[in-house]
Amino acid sequence: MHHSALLNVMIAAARKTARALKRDFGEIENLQVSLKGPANFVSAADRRAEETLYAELSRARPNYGFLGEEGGMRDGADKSHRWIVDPLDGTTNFLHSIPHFAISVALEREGTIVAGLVYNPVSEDLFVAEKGKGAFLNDHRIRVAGRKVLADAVIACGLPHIGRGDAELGHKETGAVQRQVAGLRRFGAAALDLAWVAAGRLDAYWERDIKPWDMGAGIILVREAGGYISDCYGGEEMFANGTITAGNETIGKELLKVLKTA
Ligand code: LIP
Repeated sequence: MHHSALLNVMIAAARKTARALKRDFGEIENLQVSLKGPANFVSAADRRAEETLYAELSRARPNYGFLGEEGGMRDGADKSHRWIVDPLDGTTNFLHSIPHFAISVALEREGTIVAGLVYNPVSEDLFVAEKGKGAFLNDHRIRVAGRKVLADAVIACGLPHIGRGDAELGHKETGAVQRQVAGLRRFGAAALDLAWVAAGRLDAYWERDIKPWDMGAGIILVREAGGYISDCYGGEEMFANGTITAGNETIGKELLKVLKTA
């Protein structure tokens, strides 16, 4: 499939990063047995992955800014563009040898996300989208699921980690949603949850206390797959308030109603 020059840059950077991440993931199993576990090893892998992405993306687009989970914001001369990058979304999964994690790369232009990529190096699912050009999984066009009834829907969520976020609210929301849907899931990688909504595998998804690098690429994937994105209050301040919901428009709006009752 013919991709734009921009997507080619993003794909090349992600594939290079993925090769090292996959090797590191192979090491994790050996480290599980040690008492301390592989936590330090994983943070080093995470940092290395971000440096590879930074090197590759800034070689191709030297003036763009770069916001990464590990290194924070690195300003570029071109103030209208910034990459928003999570080198390893789903770190806890990775740490526990669960093969559900992803590299997430978004490009923002003048405050609007114009391209996104989410890549799972283990399954080799590569999701890409560009503004106005649709969303693709391994070069096949994807669209959000068409289900319109909450009772038929499979919905994924995030849950706060120990000491982070509002656990009580999380319990209320999952309880309220669980009572109305066919299935509730918690997979542990926001970028993939959003990509799976875009691909119609999940009918909807919501999460609180997440960061721009967790959701930047996923937002454009869902939108380009014909889906509906909002924050958990029905607005569009996902980055500002760190909350997100995604689905088709009907299920997305139904989900917002249920969250409101929690
Ligand atoms: C993770 C998210 C996940 C969320 C975790 C964390 P990380 O990103 O993708 O959905 O529940 O709290 O933010 O930290 O693995 O890149």
